[in-house]
Amino acid sequence: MDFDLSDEQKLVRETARDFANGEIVPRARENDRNAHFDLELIAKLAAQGYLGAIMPREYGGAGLDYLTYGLIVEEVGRACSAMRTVVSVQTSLVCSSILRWGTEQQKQHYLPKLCSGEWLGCFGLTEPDTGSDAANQRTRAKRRDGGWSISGQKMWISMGNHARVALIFAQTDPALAHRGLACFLVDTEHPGFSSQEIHGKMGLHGSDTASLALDEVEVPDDAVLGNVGDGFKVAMSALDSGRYSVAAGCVGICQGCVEHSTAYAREREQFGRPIASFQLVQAMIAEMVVQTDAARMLTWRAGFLKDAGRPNTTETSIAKLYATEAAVACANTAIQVHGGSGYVDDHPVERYFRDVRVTTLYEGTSQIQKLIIGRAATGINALVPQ
Ligand code: COS
Repeated sequence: MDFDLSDEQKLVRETARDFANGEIVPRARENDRNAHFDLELIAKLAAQGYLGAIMPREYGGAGLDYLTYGLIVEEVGRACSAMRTVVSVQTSLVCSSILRWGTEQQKQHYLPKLCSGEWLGCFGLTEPDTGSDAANQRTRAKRRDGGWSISGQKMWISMGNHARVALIFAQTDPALAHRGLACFLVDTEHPGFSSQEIHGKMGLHGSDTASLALDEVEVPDDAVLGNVGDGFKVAMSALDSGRYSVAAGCVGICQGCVEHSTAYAREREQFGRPIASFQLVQAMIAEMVVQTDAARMLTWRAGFLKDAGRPNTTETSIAKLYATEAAVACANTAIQVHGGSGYVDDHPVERYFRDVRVTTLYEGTSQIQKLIIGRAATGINALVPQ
Protein backbone atom coordinates (compact mmCIF):
# COMPACT_ATOMS: atom_id res chain seq x y z
CA MET A 1 0.00 0.00 0.00
CA ASP A 2 1.42 3.38 -0.99
CA PHE A 3 0.24 6.45 0.89
CA ASP A 4 2.58 8.79 -1.02
CA LEU A 5 1.15 11.16 -3.58
CA SER A 6 2.93 11.38 -6.92
CA ASP A 7 4.96 14.51 -7.70
CA GLU A 8 2.19 15.65 -10.04
CA GLN A 9 -0.47 15.17 -7.38
CA LYS A 10 1.63 17.11 -4.87
CA LEU A 11 2.04 19.93 -7.37
CA VAL A 12 -1.69 20.03 -8.16
CA ARG A 13 -2.47 20.12 -4.44
CA GLU A 14 0.02 22.96 -3.79
CA THR A 15 -1.34 24.92 -6.74
CA ALA A 16 -4.91 24.42 -5.50
CA ARG A 17 -3.91 25.52 -2.00
CA ASP A 18 -2.24 28.68 -3.35
CA PHE A 19 -5.26 29.41 -5.53
CA ALA A 20 -7.67 28.84 -2.67
CA ASN A 21 -5.67 31.04 -0.29
CA GLY A 22 -5.10 33.76 -2.89
CA GLU A 23 -8.48 33.92 -4.59
CA ILE A 24 -11.21 32.15 -2.59
CA VAL A 25 -10.36 32.80 1.06
CA PRO A 26 -10.22 36.63 0.70
CA ARG A 27 -13.77 36.69 -0.75
CA ALA A 28 -15.43 33.97 1.31
CA ARG A 29 -16.65 36.05 4.24
CA GLU A 30 -18.04 38.92 2.15
CA ASN A 31 -19.76 36.55 -0.28
CA ASP A 32 -21.30 34.77 2.69
CA ARG A 33 -22.40 38.01 4.35
CA ASN A 34 -23.89 39.37 1.13
CA ALA A 35 -25.32 36.05 -0.08
CA HIS A 36 -23.37 36.73 -3.26
CA PHE A 37 -23.07 33.97 -5.86
CA ASP A 38 -19.67 35.02 -7.14
CA LEU A 39 -19.66 34.44 -10.89
CA GLU A 40 -16.34 36.25 -11.27
CA LEU A 41 -14.72 33.79 -8.87
CA ILE A 42 -16.39 30.86 -10.63
CA ALA A 43 -14.80 32.07 -13.88
CA LYS A 44 -11.42 31.93 -12.11
CA LEU A 45 -12.15 28.40 -10.90
CA ALA A 46 -12.95 27.45 -14.48
CA ALA A 47 -9.76 29.07 -15.78
CA GLN A 48 -7.81 26.91 -13.31
CA GLY A 49 -9.46 23.82 -14.81
CA TYR A 50 -11.38 23.11 -11.60
CA LEU A 51 -14.83 22.74 -13.17
CA GLY A 52 -13.79 19.83 -15.36
CA ALA A 53 -10.82 18.31 -13.55
CA ILE A 54 -11.77 14.69 -14.28
CA MET A 55 -13.05 15.32 -17.81
CA PRO A 56 -10.81 14.14 -20.66
CA ARG A 57 -8.77 16.85 -22.35
CA GLU A 58 -10.50 16.22 -25.69
CA TYR A 59 -13.70 17.64 -24.12
CA GLY A 60 -11.99 20.61 -22.51
CA GLY A 61 -11.25 18.97 -19.16
CA ALA A 62 -7.99 18.69 -17.25
CA GLY A 63 -7.77 14.91 -17.68
CA LEU A 64 -6.94 14.30 -14.02
CA ASP A 65 -7.65 11.18 -11.98
CA TYR A 66 -10.19 11.02 -9.15
CA LEU A 67 -7.62 11.09 -6.37
CA THR A 68 -6.13 14.31 -7.74
CA TYR A 69 -9.61 15.78 -8.22
CA GLY A 70 -10.26 15.00 -4.54
CA LEU A 71 -7.14 16.97 -3.56
CA ILE A 72 -8.42 20.01 -5.45
CA VAL A 73 -11.89 19.68 -3.93
CA GLU A 74 -10.35 19.44 -0.45
CA GLU A 75 -8.52 22.72 -0.93
CA VAL A 76 -11.58 24.49 -2.35
CA GLY A 77 -13.68 23.07 0.50
CA ARG A 78 -11.25 24.34 3.11
CA ALA A 79 -11.56 27.81 1.62
CA CYS A 80 -15.31 28.02 0.97
CA SER A 81 -18.04 25.38 0.82
CA ALA A 82 -20.20 27.53 -1.45
CA MET A 83 -17.50 27.41 -4.13
CA ARG A 84 -16.86 23.74 -3.41
CA THR A 85 -20.54 23.08 -4.10
CA VAL A 86 -20.13 24.71 -7.52
CA VAL A 87 -17.19 22.43 -8.31
CA SER A 88 -19.02 19.31 -7.07
CA VAL A 89 -22.25 19.95 -8.95
CA GLN A 90 -20.64 21.03 -12.18
CA THR A 91 -17.99 18.31 -12.27
CA SER A 92 -19.40 15.31 -10.43
CA LEU A 93 -23.14 15.53 -10.95
CA VAL A 94 -23.39 17.19 -14.35
CA CYS A 95 -20.18 16.58 -16.35
CA SER A 96 -19.53 13.06 -15.10
CA SER A 97 -23.11 12.05 -15.99
CA ILE A 98 -22.76 13.41 -19.51
CA LEU A 99 -19.37 11.73 -19.91
CA ARG A 100 -20.64 8.36 -18.73
CA TRP A 101 -24.09 8.31 -20.33
CA GLY A 102 -23.96 10.82 -23.17
CA THR A 103 -23.73 10.25 -26.90
CA GLU A 104 -20.63 11.55 -28.65
CA GLN A 105 -22.70 14.46 -29.91
CA GLN A 106 -23.96 15.31 -26.40
CA LYS A 107 -20.42 15.15 -25.00
CA GLN A 108 -19.07 17.43 -27.69
CA HIS A 109 -21.95 19.85 -27.31
CA TYR A 110 -22.00 20.20 -23.52
CA LEU A 111 -18.67 19.25 -21.97
CA PRO A 112 -16.41 21.96 -23.41
CA LYS A 113 -18.93 24.66 -22.43
CA LEU A 114 -19.25 23.24 -18.91
CA CYS A 115 -15.52 22.69 -18.38
CA SER A 116 -14.74 26.24 -19.50
CA GLY A 117 -17.44 27.69 -17.26
CA GLU A 118 -19.21 29.26 -20.24
CA TRP A 119 -22.28 27.35 -19.05
CA LEU A 120 -23.21 26.17 -15.59
CA GLY A 121 -25.23 23.03 -15.11
CA CYS A 122 -27.57 21.79 -12.42
CA PHE A 123 -28.86 18.40 -11.28
CA GLY A 124 -32.63 18.17 -10.99
CA LEU A 125 -33.33 15.01 -9.01
CA THR A 126 -34.87 16.16 -5.72
CA GLU A 127 -38.49 17.29 -5.67
CA PRO A 128 -40.72 18.83 -3.01
CA ASP A 129 -42.05 15.32 -2.20
CA THR A 130 -39.10 13.25 -3.36
CA GLY A 131 -35.86 13.24 -1.37
CA SER A 132 -34.33 9.99 -0.11
CA ASP A 133 -36.83 7.97 -2.14
CA ALA A 134 -35.24 9.15 -5.36
CA ALA A 135 -37.00 6.60 -7.58
CA ASN A 136 -40.38 8.06 -6.71
CA GLN A 137 -40.29 10.96 -9.16
CA ARG A 138 -43.46 13.01 -9.57
CA THR A 139 -42.11 14.90 -12.56
CA ARG A 140 -43.62 13.40 -15.69
CA ALA A 141 -42.32 13.14 -19.25
CA LYS A 142 -44.98 12.48 -21.87
CA ARG A 143 -44.41 11.44 -25.46
CA ARG A 144 -44.97 14.19 -28.04
CA ASP A 145 -44.27 14.05 -31.78
CA GLY A 146 -40.53 13.62 -32.08
CA GLY A 147 -39.85 14.28 -28.43
CA TRP A 148 -41.10 14.74 -24.89
CA SER A 149 -43.09 17.17 -22.82
CA ILE A 150 -41.88 17.49 -19.21
CA SER A 151 -43.88 18.86 -16.30
CA GLY A 152 -43.05 18.94 -12.62
CA GLN A 153 -41.14 20.64 -9.85
CA LYS A 154 -37.63 20.30 -8.47
CA MET A 155 -36.37 21.47 -5.09
CA TRP A 156 -33.05 22.38 -3.42
CA ILE A 157 -31.29 22.58 -6.76
CA SER A 158 -27.80 24.06 -6.48
CA MET A 159 -27.06 26.54 -9.29
CA GLY A 160 -30.62 26.22 -10.55
CA ASN A 161 -30.98 29.97 -11.11
CA HIS A 162 -27.78 30.26 -13.13
CA ALA A 163 -27.58 26.96 -14.97
CA ARG A 164 -27.94 26.93 -18.73
CA VAL A 165 -28.44 23.18 -18.84
CA ALA A 166 -30.41 21.17 -16.29
CA LEU A 167 -30.34 17.42 -15.88
CA ILE A 168 -34.00 16.72 -15.22
CA PHE A 169 -35.11 13.31 -13.97
CA ALA A 170 -38.67 12.40 -14.88
CA GLN A 171 -40.98 9.41 -14.89
CA THR A 172 -42.04 8.27 -18.36
CA ASP A 173 -44.22 5.33 -17.21
CA PRO A 174 -45.24 5.07 -13.55
CA ALA A 175 -46.05 1.36 -13.97
CA LEU A 176 -42.34 0.68 -14.51
CA ALA A 177 -41.31 2.34 -11.22
CA HIS A 178 -37.56 3.14 -11.22
CA ARG A 179 -37.15 1.47 -14.62
CA GLY A 180 -39.46 4.09 -16.16
CA LEU A 181 -37.22 7.02 -15.24
CA ALA A 182 -35.34 9.05 -17.81
CA CYS A 183 -32.81 11.84 -17.50
CA PHE A 184 -33.23 14.79 -19.87
CA LEU A 185 -30.74 17.49 -20.79
CA VAL A 186 -32.98 20.54 -20.63
CA ASP A 187 -32.07 23.97 -21.92
CA THR A 188 -33.16 26.29 -19.11
CA GLU A 189 -34.06 28.99 -21.65
CA HIS A 190 -36.81 26.77 -23.10
CA PRO A 191 -40.37 28.08 -22.71
CA GLY A 192 -42.05 26.59 -19.64
CA PHE A 193 -38.87 26.39 -17.56
CA SER A 194 -38.57 28.72 -14.57
CA SER A 195 -36.52 28.93 -11.39
CA GLN A 196 -36.84 30.68 -8.08
CA GLU A 197 -34.20 31.39 -5.47
CA ILE A 198 -34.61 29.71 -2.09
CA HIS A 199 -33.99 32.14 0.77
CA GLY A 200 -33.36 31.58 4.46
CA LYS A 201 -30.70 28.86 4.32
CA MET A 202 -28.66 28.22 7.48
CA GLY A 203 -25.41 28.27 5.52
CA LEU A 204 -23.96 28.20 2.01
CA HIS A 205 -25.10 31.80 1.61
CA GLY A 206 -22.68 32.25 -1.27
CA SER A 207 -24.23 29.34 -3.12
CA ASP A 208 -27.21 29.56 -5.45
CA THR A 209 -30.09 27.27 -4.45
CA ALA A 210 -33.31 27.12 -6.45
CA SER A 211 -36.66 25.52 -6.86
CA LEU A 212 -37.44 24.71 -10.49
CA ALA A 213 -40.79 24.52 -12.24
CA LEU A 214 -41.30 22.79 -15.58
CA ASP A 215 -44.58 23.47 -17.30
CA GLU A 216 -44.85 21.35 -20.45
CA VAL A 217 -41.24 21.92 -21.43
CA GLU A 218 -40.79 20.41 -24.89
CA VAL A 219 -37.51 18.63 -25.59
CA PRO A 220 -36.40 16.55 -28.57
CA ASP A 221 -35.56 12.86 -28.41
CA ASP A 222 -31.86 13.56 -28.46
CA ALA A 223 -32.21 15.38 -25.13
CA VAL A 224 -32.45 12.02 -23.36
CA LEU A 225 -29.22 11.17 -21.50
CA GLY A 226 -28.70 7.43 -21.77
CA ASN A 227 -31.78 5.43 -22.67
CA VAL A 228 -35.32 5.98 -21.50
CA GLY A 229 -35.45 3.76 -18.43
CA ASP A 230 -31.83 4.43 -17.44
CA GLY A 231 -32.70 7.54 -15.41
CA PHE A 232 -32.30 5.94 -11.99
CA LYS A 233 -28.91 4.51 -12.91
CA VAL A 234 -27.81 7.89 -14.25
CA ALA A 235 -28.79 9.44 -10.92
CA MET A 236 -27.07 6.77 -8.79
CA SER A 237 -23.86 6.85 -10.81
CA ALA A 238 -23.82 10.66 -10.59
CA LEU A 239 -24.19 10.38 -6.82
CA ASP A 240 -21.25 7.96 -6.69
CA SER A 241 -19.15 10.83 -7.98
CA GLY A 242 -21.01 13.59 -6.13
CA ARG A 243 -20.75 11.89 -2.73
CA TYR A 244 -17.01 11.46 -3.23
CA SER A 245 -16.68 15.14 -3.93
CA VAL A 246 -18.76 16.09 -0.86
CA ALA A 247 -16.50 13.83 1.22
CA ALA A 248 -13.38 15.52 -0.17
CA GLY A 249 -14.84 18.97 0.53
CA CYS A 250 -15.52 17.90 4.11
CA VAL A 251 -11.93 16.74 4.54
CA GLY A 252 -11.08 20.33 3.64
CA ILE A 253 -13.40 21.66 6.35
CA CYS A 254 -11.84 19.27 8.90
CA GLN A 255 -8.36 20.42 7.86
CA GLY A 256 -9.40 24.06 8.10
CA CYS A 257 -10.76 23.47 11.60
CA VAL A 258 -7.44 21.94 12.69
CA GLU A 259 -5.39 24.76 11.17
CA HIS A 260 -7.51 27.62 12.52
CA SER A 261 -7.92 26.06 15.95
CA THR A 262 -4.21 25.35 16.29
CA ALA A 263 -3.24 28.87 15.26
CA TYR A 264 -5.80 30.43 17.59
CA ALA A 265 -4.90 28.20 20.54
CA ARG A 266 -1.19 29.03 20.23
CA GLU A 267 -1.90 32.74 20.18
CA ARG A 268 -4.74 33.08 22.68
CA GLU A 269 -3.54 33.33 26.30
CA GLN A 270 -5.48 32.56 29.46
CA PHE A 271 -4.16 32.01 32.96
CA GLY A 272 -0.88 33.51 31.75
CA ARG A 273 -0.16 31.00 28.99
CA PRO A 274 -1.33 30.00 25.51
CA ILE A 275 -4.50 27.91 25.70
CA ALA A 276 -2.76 25.39 23.39
CA SER A 277 -0.72 24.36 26.45
CA PHE A 278 -3.82 23.10 28.29
CA GLN A 279 -4.48 19.40 28.07
CA LEU A 280 -8.22 19.81 27.50
CA VAL A 281 -7.59 22.09 24.52
CA GLN A 282 -5.00 19.66 23.13
CA ALA A 283 -7.56 16.87 23.50
CA MET A 284 -10.00 18.81 21.31
CA ILE A 285 -7.31 19.46 18.72
CA ALA A 286 -6.17 15.82 18.79
CA GLU A 287 -9.74 14.65 18.17
CA MET A 288 -9.97 16.92 15.13
CA VAL A 289 -6.60 15.73 13.80
CA VAL A 290 -7.67 12.08 14.05
CA GLN A 291 -11.04 12.76 12.41
CA THR A 292 -9.34 14.68 9.60
CA ASP A 293 -6.86 11.88 8.92
CA ALA A 294 -9.53 9.19 8.97
CA ALA A 295 -11.85 11.17 6.68
CA ARG A 296 -8.99 11.80 4.26
CA MET A 297 -7.90 8.15 4.16
CA LEU A 298 -11.45 6.94 3.49
CA THR A 299 -11.86 9.53 0.75
CA TRP A 300 -8.55 8.61 -0.84
CA ARG A 301 -9.56 4.94 -0.79
CA ALA A 302 -12.78 5.75 -2.63
CA GLY A 303 -10.79 7.81 -5.16
CA PHE A 304 -8.27 4.99 -5.58
CA LEU A 305 -11.06 2.50 -6.33
CA LYS A 306 -12.64 4.87 -8.84
CA ASP A 307 -9.30 5.32 -10.60
CA ALA A 308 -8.83 1.55 -10.67
CA GLY A 309 -12.29 1.17 -12.24
CA ARG A 310 -13.40 -1.04 -9.35
CA PRO A 311 -16.86 -1.04 -7.69
CA ASN A 312 -16.90 1.68 -5.07
CA THR A 313 -20.49 2.62 -4.20
CA THR A 314 -20.20 1.25 -0.64
CA GLU A 315 -16.73 2.71 -0.06
CA THR A 316 -17.94 6.06 -1.39
CA SER A 317 -20.88 5.97 1.02
CA ILE A 318 -18.48 5.12 3.87
CA ALA A 319 -16.28 8.09 2.95
CA LYS A 320 -19.27 10.42 2.56
CA LEU A 321 -20.85 9.32 5.84
CA TYR A 322 -17.66 9.55 7.86
CA ALA A 323 -16.24 12.73 6.34
CA THR A 324 -19.47 14.72 6.59
CA GLU A 325 -20.16 13.68 10.19
CA ALA A 326 -16.50 14.31 11.08
CA ALA A 327 -16.67 17.77 9.53
CA VAL A 328 -19.82 18.62 11.51
CA ALA A 329 -18.05 17.46 14.69
CA CYS A 330 -14.83 19.32 13.83
CA ALA A 331 -16.66 22.58 13.10
CA ASN A 332 -18.42 22.29 16.45
CA THR A 333 -15.17 21.52 18.29
CA ALA A 334 -13.32 24.31 16.48
CA ILE A 335 -15.85 26.82 17.78
CA GLN A 336 -15.29 25.43 21.28
CA VAL A 337 -11.55 26.02 20.93
CA HIS A 338 -12.19 29.58 19.74
CA GLY A 339 -14.62 30.34 22.59
CA GLY A 340 -16.72 33.47 22.08
CA SER A 341 -14.52 34.51 19.13
CA GLY A 342 -15.74 31.46 17.23
CA TYR A 343 -19.30 32.66 17.46
CA VAL A 344 -18.80 35.56 15.05
CA ASP A 345 -17.60 35.52 11.45
CA ASP A 346 -14.22 37.12 12.23
CA HIS A 347 -13.01 33.51 12.18
CA PRO A 348 -13.90 31.05 9.41
CA VAL A 349 -14.99 28.39 11.91
CA GLU A 350 -18.33 30.17 12.36
CA ARG A 351 -19.01 29.81 8.62
CA TYR A 352 -17.71 26.22 8.61
CA PHE A 353 -20.27 25.39 11.29
CA ARG A 354 -23.20 26.76 9.28
CA ASP A 355 -21.99 25.57 5.87
CA VAL A 356 -21.12 22.04 6.92
CA ARG A 357 -24.54 21.19 8.32
CA VAL A 358 -26.07 20.50 4.93
CA THR A 359 -23.42 17.94 4.00
CA THR A 360 -25.02 15.20 6.09
CA LEU A 361 -28.28 15.95 4.27
CA TYR A 362 -27.56 16.49 0.60
CA GLU A 363 -26.42 13.85 -1.87
CA GLY A 364 -27.96 11.28 0.45
CA THR A 365 -28.48 11.74 4.18
CA SER A 366 -26.25 9.96 6.70
CA GLN A 367 -29.15 7.57 7.26
CA ILE A 368 -29.27 6.69 3.55
CA GLN A 369 -25.49 6.08 3.54
CA LYS A 370 -25.91 3.77 6.55
CA LEU A 371 -28.62 1.81 4.71
CA ILE A 372 -26.33 1.42 1.69
CA ILE A 373 -23.46 0.28 3.93
CA GLY A 374 -25.75 -1.92 6.01
CA ARG A 375 -27.16 -3.58 2.91
CA ALA A 376 -23.66 -4.34 1.62
CA ALA A 377 -22.69 -5.82 5.00
CA THR A 378 -25.79 -7.94 5.61
CA GLY A 379 -27.06 -8.61 2.12
CA ILE A 380 -30.49 -7.38 3.24
CA ASN A 381 -32.16 -4.32 1.72
CA ALA A 382 -33.78 -2.56 4.67
CA LEU A 383 -35.93 -0.50 2.28
CA VAL A 384 -37.81 -3.56 1.08
CA PRO A 385 -40.38 -5.06 3.47
CA GLN A 386 -39.02 -8.47 4.59
N1 COS B 1 -24.68 3.10 -10.26
C1 COS B 1 -25.43 2.62 -11.29
N2 COS B 1 -26.57 1.92 -11.10
C2 COS B 1 -26.98 1.71 -9.85
C3 COS B 1 -26.26 2.19 -8.73
C4 COS B 1 -25.06 2.89 -8.97
N3 COS B 1 -24.33 3.36 -7.95
N4 COS B 1 -26.91 1.84 -7.61
C5 COS B 1 -28.00 1.15 -7.99
N5 COS B 1 -28.04 1.08 -9.34
C6 COS B 1 -29.05 0.40 -10.15
C7 COS B 1 -29.18 -1.05 -9.70
O1 COS B 1 -28.27 -1.87 -10.39
C8 COS B 1 -30.60 -1.37 -10.06
O2 COS B 1 -30.67 -1.69 -11.42
P1 COS B 1 -31.82 -2.67 -12.02
O3 COS B 1 -33.05 -1.87 -12.10
O4 COS B 1 -31.30 -3.04 -13.37
O5 COS B 1 -31.94 -3.84 -11.08
C9 COS B 1 -31.33 -0.05 -9.85
O6 COS B 1 -30.32 0.98 -9.89
C10 COS B 1 -32.02 0.01 -8.52
O7 COS B 1 -31.03 -0.25 -7.53
P2 COS B 1 -31.39 -0.45 -6.01
O8 COS B 1 -32.45 -1.50 -5.86
O9 COS B 1 -30.14 -0.65 -5.26
O10 COS B 1 -32.00 0.94 -5.65
P3 COS B 1 -32.78 1.32 -4.40
O11 COS B 1 -34.14 1.76 -4.82
O12 COS B 1 -32.69 0.29 -3.33
O13 COS B 1 -31.94 2.59 -3.94
C11 COS B 1 -31.30 4.24 -2.39
C12 COS B 1 -32.24 3.12 -2.76
C13 COS B 1 -31.68 4.66 -1.02
C14 COS B 1 -29.87 3.74 -2.39
C15 COS B 1 -31.42 5.39 -3.41
O14 COS B 1 -32.76 5.72 -3.62
C16 COS B 1 -30.69 6.62 -2.91
O15 COS B 1 -29.47 6.71 -3.02
N6 COS B 1 -31.44 7.60 -2.36
C17 COS B 1 -30.88 8.84 -1.94
C18 COS B 1 -31.01 9.82 -3.04
C19 COS B 1 -30.17 11.01 -2.81
O16 COS B 1 -29.00 10.91 -2.49
N7 COS B 1 -30.77 12.18 -2.99
C20 COS B 1 -30.09 13.39 -2.75
C21 COS B 1 -29.94 14.10 -4.02
S1 COS B 1 -29.06 15.60 -3.70
S2 COS B 1 -28.18 15.76 -5.41
